Amino acid sequence: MAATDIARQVGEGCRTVPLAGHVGFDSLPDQLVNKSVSQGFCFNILCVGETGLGKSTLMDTLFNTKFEGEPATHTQPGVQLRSNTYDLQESNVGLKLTIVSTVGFGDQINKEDSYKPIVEFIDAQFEAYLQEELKIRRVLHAYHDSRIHACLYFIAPTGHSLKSLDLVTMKKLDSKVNIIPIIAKSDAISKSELTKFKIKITSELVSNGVQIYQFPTDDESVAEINGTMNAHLPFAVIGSTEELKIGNKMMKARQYPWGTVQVENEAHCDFVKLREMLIRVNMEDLREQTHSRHYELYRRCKLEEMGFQDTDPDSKPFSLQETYEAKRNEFLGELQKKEEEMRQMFVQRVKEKEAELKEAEKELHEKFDRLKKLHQDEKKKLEDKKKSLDDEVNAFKQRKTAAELLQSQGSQAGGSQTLKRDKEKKN
Ligand SMILES: Nc1nc2c(ncn2[C@@H]2O[C@H](COP(=O)(O)OP(=O)(O)OP(=O)(O)O)[C@@H](O)[C@H]2O)c(=O)[nH]1
Ligand SMILES: [Mg+2]
Repeated sequence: MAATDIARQVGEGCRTVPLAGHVGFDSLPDQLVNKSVSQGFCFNILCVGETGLGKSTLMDTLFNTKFEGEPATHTQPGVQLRSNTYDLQESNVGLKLTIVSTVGFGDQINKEDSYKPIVEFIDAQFEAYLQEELKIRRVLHAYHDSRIHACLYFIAPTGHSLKSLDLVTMKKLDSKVNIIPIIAKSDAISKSELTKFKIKITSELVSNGVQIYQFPTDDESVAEINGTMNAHLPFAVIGSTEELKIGNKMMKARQYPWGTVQVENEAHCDFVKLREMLIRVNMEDLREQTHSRHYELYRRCKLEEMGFQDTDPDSKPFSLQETYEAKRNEFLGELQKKEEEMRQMFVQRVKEKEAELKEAEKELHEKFDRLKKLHQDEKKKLEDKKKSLDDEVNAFKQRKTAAELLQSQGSQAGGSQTLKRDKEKKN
């Protein structure tokens, strides 16, 4: 190869050289596509919105199918998340779709904690992925990634402004998930009101510092469409799985006494824009953002919380071994401290219990002495009484004997007088 063949140098030690013929690595993108297609894709959508706002209907409409799911009652004591996963197939592309829906959202009188189960759910999916990553034997290629890629936030078509529940929830979620706000059941709102409503929502989101997902404009091929669509947010959508004959075509629509609203008619609503942006143009970016932004943030905070750092205070790379040793020593120190505390607490408790028992024993002794004395007094009283009764009995007996003696003497004297009288009568 001649020196002139070296076209230019890219960076240090890296040169661009022309090839003399076809080598074949231009098939690398195809190899990637084939591999991805054979592995299949996964996409997870979280639908946050009040009960009955049309979440399930919109999902059915978006994916042109009927997913299972019972409507929620308005009597839930708290917010729960219901997750369902489906295997979908379009051409030769397989998609594992998970739809998570908030059950009971907005139904409680006190809505202060309504966002918590949602945040916990999102974090739990990040945590599961992190745990898989930290395993010694990782199987990430076969792992079912349940991290939420897109959060469709359903705004009620009030025409006024966002509810505080919406603002609080979106604020809590915006660093964890890609939020795409949508105005649900937008057939309930007039055209002029809708324009004002969208402006109002956007200004409220901005003034409250809520970061919603922006369709990316750095890729030239989609920059224009994404830029235009960013200006249309929040999308005003209508959902329906009912097919009606309009002209000579069957279309998804909702029929009312005064007319028909067509779901896929861009003059009627933004459903097509949403489908285009969510599924056809930016699905991969949503997955990518979830991994590189939201999950990365969760991972960083979690690892920092666990004591891991990239550099030590002297800006030297931090060794994993050292961090582990330091954490282990810290943990052992804490464990020893806790053990000592527990031991002292135990000794203290034993002493307290002993003192309590001694006190109880003393009280029992006192009670026993009191009872013993009482018993002795009682016994003495009874003995005195017995003695006096015995005396009485003796006196009575003496009196009785004397009386009997008197009686017998009396009867003898009476007998001799009778004999004397009988003799006198005979004479
Ligand atoms: N007017 C109007 N009604 C709709 C729209 N989408 C759904 N509905 C109706 O709203 C009702 C509730 O719809 P669902 O899709 O079950 O709502 P959901 O948010 O999934 O309800 P839960 O799961 O119970 O919270 C149904 O009667 C739907 O036909 C819409 O865009 N406009
Ligand atoms: Mg539902």
